[in-house]
Amino acid sequence: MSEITATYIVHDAKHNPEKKAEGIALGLTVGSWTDLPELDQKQLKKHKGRVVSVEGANREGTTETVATIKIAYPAINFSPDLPAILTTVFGKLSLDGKVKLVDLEFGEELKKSFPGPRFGVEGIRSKLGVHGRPLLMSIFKGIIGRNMDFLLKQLKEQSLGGVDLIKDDEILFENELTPFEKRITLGKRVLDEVYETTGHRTIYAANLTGRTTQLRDKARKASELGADALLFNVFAYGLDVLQELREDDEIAIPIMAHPAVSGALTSAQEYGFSHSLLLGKLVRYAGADFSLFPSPYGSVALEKQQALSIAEALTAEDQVKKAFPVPSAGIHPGMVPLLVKDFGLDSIINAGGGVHGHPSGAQGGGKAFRQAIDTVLQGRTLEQGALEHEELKIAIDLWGSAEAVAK
Ligand code: 1AE
Repeated sequence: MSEITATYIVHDAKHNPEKKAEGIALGLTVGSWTDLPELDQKQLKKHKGRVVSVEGANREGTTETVATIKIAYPAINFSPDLPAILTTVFGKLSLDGKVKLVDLEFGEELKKSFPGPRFGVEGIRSKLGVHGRPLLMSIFKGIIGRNMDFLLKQLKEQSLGGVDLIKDDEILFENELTPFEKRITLGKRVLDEVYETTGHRTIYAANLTGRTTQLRDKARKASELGADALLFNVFAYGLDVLQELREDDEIAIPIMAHPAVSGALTSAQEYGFSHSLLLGKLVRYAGADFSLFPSPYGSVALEKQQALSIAEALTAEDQVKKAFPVPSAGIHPGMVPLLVKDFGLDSIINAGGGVHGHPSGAQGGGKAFRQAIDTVLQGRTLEQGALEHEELKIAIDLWGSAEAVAK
């Protein structure tokens, strides 16, 4: 029988995590908070959650017992979609005290209901023709209130700087000055010109926004207009909306999942989802080709172990393709050695301020990052690279550098 197995960390003030686990296994399936006289044995056997393990610690002299609990839920209880699964494994339970959902293990049969990325790491690399190095992405900044001319100039500068991908800022919504469809058609023209003159190809991800009912048509139109990729604020909409977009063959372009709003679901140590589950496994299963998350080093930082666990969940061997880890937020060229060391070649270095804040402009910012990546891959320090590369030197003088050298 197919199952989904949930791992929780619970804090139990009654010091009886075994009883708590049994209560969850029954309460989230066939039972309730009190005994149900009509519950029969056949129903219990087929539908009741199964406590797989309870590993507790610190029982003596503490106010709470902290335990890791695993419960398997029969797949027969729910339809094979994330709304049903999440409601089963963490519905009312998410409101019931200190419980963190750490992981979900999908049975092999159940996994088949989830598409994973359409392109994944290899598909994106083939589109760009770039292999053997981390990709570089930049983000439009200061665009709100600006017109198309400004946006196109920024687009061109970033591409000329050698970035592989450019994404809209997640806070750029539908607006009269830079409407979605114009960003796609005019942006494409600019990036094609750069490609024809320099041979450098850049993918542009336009922010797919608006009411949920409009998203499918808007995304299909974007694809028809030749959009390279879409940025999507998945946690403002829901994972199932991402999956709907991914599965639509009339959309069929890469999707970048932005982490906006996810901190409300992941950041508390004792509540919510683990980072690796939400921003890693579930985003990947639902179909994103890229998952953005704060790196351990920038302006909005995650603990290193958490950031690494997201990347691991996005790239571990599985039934679905690998998605690109995109550690982000407050990144500048001086952080490239640490990022490459931590996240490896199959990752994306992503910067907004670190590109646009470069004293030589976005083109200089892009070049500085590319020079930093090349330097690190040659096994040299950024200080050594800065002796040869003007843009890198300027960036390091301004923002400093980290010392790690990638192996
Ligand atoms: C975690 C997402 C980062 C992001 O989307 C963004 O806009 C970052 O901007 P900078 O690099 O911090 O300026």
